[in-house]
Amino acid sequence: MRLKLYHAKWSLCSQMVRVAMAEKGLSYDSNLIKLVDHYPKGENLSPEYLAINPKGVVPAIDLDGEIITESKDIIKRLNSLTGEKDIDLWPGDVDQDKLNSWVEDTTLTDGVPLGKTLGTAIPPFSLILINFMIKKYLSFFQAIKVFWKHPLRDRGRGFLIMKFFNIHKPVAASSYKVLARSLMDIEKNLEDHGPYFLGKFSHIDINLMCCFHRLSDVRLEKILEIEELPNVKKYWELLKSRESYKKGILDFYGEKENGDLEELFGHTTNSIHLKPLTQMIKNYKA
Ligand SMILES: N[C@@H](CCC(=O)N[C@@H](CS)C(=O)NCC(=O)O)C(=O)O
Repeated sequence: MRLKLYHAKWSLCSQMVRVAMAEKGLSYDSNLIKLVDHYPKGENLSPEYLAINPKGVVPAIDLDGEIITESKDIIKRLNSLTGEKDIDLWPGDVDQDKLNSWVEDTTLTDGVPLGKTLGTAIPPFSLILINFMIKKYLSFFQAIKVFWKHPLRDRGRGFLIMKFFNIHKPVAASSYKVLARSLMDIEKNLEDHGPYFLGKFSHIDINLMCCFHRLSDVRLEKILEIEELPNVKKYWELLKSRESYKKGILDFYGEKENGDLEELFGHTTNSIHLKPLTQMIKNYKA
């Protein structure tokens, strides 16, 4: 079977699918899509791409004509295929309800308001990046066009607002509680089961790897290393040591991605959110 993946270098959901591909040892034909929020000539709202995914978002996969969208469903389908590596991303002998609910909660699920779950609480922290790229790459007319054309109305509206305003600070602050609580839940889970979230490596570790990596992109990696979360720290090291971390995430950082990060953060070592988040975790622990 031929796998044709439509994805973007810097998309959290695409990273999840690529990591799953690498974990399974599956090869694929790569179709990199330039997203409208960071390329003046974005491709995800083109008629050709909308014919593949009418929602105009990545990732999407074509398996000999069977099109699947939604990262969570793609990974589940990939897990049913045989790759070069013998790994089950949905092991039957781990807590199924927990696996299901955590995968659900760490996916960027459409319709779930930002900041409600861990999956939707991470994007608010990376809004600083999206805000920056929209201002840098989209002209006023392009922003209006995206607003009119984006099948996900909230998305189009959000991008247009970001062309004119910086919305990342208040939005991220409203997600502190969810992020802090989730990190503490992960810590507890690792303490009870370790070394992976449910003991052995599974779909949830892929999602957490990508969520944690996004935190490191926006200079929040230190929150994964505080003394209150010793198991999270070890876990993050373990996730980074997997080959799939390099193959699915790091290998897709090119000149543009590194250049944008450098331009935005320069010599900033830590995000402004690090202190309040750390304090919140300390207070919860006390
Ligand atoms: N629920 C979808 C979310 C897909 C999604 O929002 N993709 C983002 C990148 S992570 C995207 O394509 N953004 C571009 C846009 O909205 O224009 C999934 O999990 O696959």
